[in-house]
Amino acid sequence: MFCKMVSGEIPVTRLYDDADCMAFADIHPQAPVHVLVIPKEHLQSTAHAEASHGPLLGKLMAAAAVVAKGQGLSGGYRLVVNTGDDGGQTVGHLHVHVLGGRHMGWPPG
Ligand code: DGP
Repeated sequence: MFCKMVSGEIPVTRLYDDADCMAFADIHPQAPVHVLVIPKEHLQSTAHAEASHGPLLGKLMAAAAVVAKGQGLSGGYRLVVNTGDDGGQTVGHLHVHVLGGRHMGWPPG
């Protein structure tokens, strides 16, 4: 479904956009800042990543850091990548959650 954000079929405000990745606000925010960073290439999850995806995974993390900085999260933030059913993944297109604007508890639920 996130492929439709990439293609523009579902319009979203892009908070970050480059050749490989884009970011937009989560529809169900779990923190004052909650942004999703996705690869434009369809990759279902980290469990589906091959060694050749290494550079793309690195770009996602770097993009997430740019997003966090752009959102003013100078006090810190949390990056989350849910993977598969037990990981709580509900959308089958790899995404990095950028969560911030409040203190994050540990352990996560
Ligand atoms: P996960 O549980 O890790 O697969 O997270 C999926 C997230 O995607 C969840 O926090 C809600 C968000 N989401 C689902 N559908 C949409 C959508 O259509 N638009 C936006 N902006 N976010 C969505």
